[in-house]
Amino acid sequence: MKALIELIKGDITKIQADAIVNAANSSLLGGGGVDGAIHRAGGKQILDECIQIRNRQGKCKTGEAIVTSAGNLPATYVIHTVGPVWNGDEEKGSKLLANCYKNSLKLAEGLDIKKIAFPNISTGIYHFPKELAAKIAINEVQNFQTKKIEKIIFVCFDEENEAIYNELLKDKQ
Ligand code: AR6
Repeated sequence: MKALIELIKGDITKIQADAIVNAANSSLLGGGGVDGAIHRAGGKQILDECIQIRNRQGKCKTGEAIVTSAGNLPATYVIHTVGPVWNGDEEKGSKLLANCYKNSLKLAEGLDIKKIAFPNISTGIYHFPKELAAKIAINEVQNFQTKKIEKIIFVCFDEENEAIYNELLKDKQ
C-alpha cells in the first residue's frame, strides 16, 4: 500500500497527526528553526526524553531518526531526524537526506502510525537546495511501501517550498 500525500502551508507544531518529524541536529538538545519551534511549543518533556536517549545511545547521526513523545503538542510522537548540512556534495547529501525520510518512515511504521507530517528537512539553517530536497522527499515518500501509514503530510513553512512542492506534486496524484 502507498500512503496519500498532502501538502499544507503552515506551522508543523499545530498539526494534528500521530507523529510530526523534527529537523534536529545530532546533539538532540534543540536549536533554531523548526527544532526550536517544536521544543518551545512541546515543552520540557521532549527535551528530557531526548537527553535520556542521548545518554543511552549517544548522538544521533546524520540520516538517522529517534522518537520521543510530543509533550504539549497535538501530535502523539515527535520523530527527530538529523538532516545533512549542505556542503556541495550532491551525491552524499542526497543519500543522507533520503535516509532521513526512510528512517523516519520506518520508525513510524513500527509505531502503528497512520498520519505523519514532515517539515522540509535541511532546507533552512542547513542550506540544502530546496528543489533538490523536495524531489528527494517526494521520491522517498512515494516509494515507501507501508501497511500502516495512510497519510503523509508535507508541511511547508515558507512560500518558496510551498511553490516547489505544489509544482512537483501537481502531476503525481
Ligand atoms: N513548522 C514547519 N516548518 C518550519 C517551521 C515550523 N514551525 N519553522 C521552520 N520551518 P530548519 P534544517 C521550516 O532551519 O535546515 C536547527 O537549529 C523552514 O522554513 O528548521 O534542517 C536544528 O537544531 C525550513 O524549510 O532545519 C539544526 O541545528 C525547514 O523547516 C538545524 O537547525 C527546515 O529548516 C537544522 O537545519
